[in-house]
Amino acid sequence: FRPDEVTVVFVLGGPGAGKGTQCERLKQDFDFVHLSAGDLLREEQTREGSKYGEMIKHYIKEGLIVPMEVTIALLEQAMREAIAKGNKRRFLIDGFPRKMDQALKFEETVVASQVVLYFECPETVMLERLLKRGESSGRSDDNMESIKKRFRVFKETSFPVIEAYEKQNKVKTVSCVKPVDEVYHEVKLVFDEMFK
Ligand code: UP5
Ligand code: MG
Repeated sequence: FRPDEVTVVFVLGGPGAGKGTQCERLKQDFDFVHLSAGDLLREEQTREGSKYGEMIKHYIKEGLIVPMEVTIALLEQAMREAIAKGNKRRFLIDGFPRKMDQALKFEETVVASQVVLYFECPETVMLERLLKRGESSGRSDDNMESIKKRFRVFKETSFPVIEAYEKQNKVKTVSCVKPVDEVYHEVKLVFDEMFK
């Protein structure tokens, strides 16, 4: 993709911070397609005939990061489909990249991101949200054991991606602790400035 034709915003933050929730709001007010890397992986996991199903299932349950070739291919395909279908060219990429090599690879082979939206949230708050969601989500990783692993991978592997983008002055940080509407108010201010 040519950077002058496609806009990509990486939406990052710890497990349960509220990335998906805020992206759903953003896409209603701004002309963006929301692509959650985790949702795409979960879809691929259950797709009949997928050769990655079992592998993805294991990685998600263990809170591990799926090899990037799989995730990047799913993201790129979803972007192509969105462009072909509705001529949409702005993307919120939610929950990706989770590792520095993924960031570099995506920016080199797909397109560079314009800005990184980082949802800051303390672990205690995220834990409470995930356990509550786990009562009904059916997600294999919304249990105490998996959540602890997800937190560890976020701290050790994914947070350094945000720090690296911070050095490039590409990060907009929004606290995700308050109620959804209040968080969204902050997020909207950031987007109004950049994309309206
Ligand atoms: N909620 C949200 N905002 C709230 C607020 N302000 N106040 C009160 N409640 C709020 O929200 C989580 C819960 O909190 C919901 O119940 C919501 O109502 C409530 P949500 O918007 O779903 O948060 P989100 O940040 O999207 O949480 P999610 O669990 O999706 O984050 P993860 O990053 O853990 O999950 P993801 O789906 O991105 O990845 C899952 C796994 O897939 C990873 O662990 C990994 O194994 C794999 N993966 C890869 O390998 N590579 C990738 O690139 C991506 C994923
Ligand atoms: Mg999510």
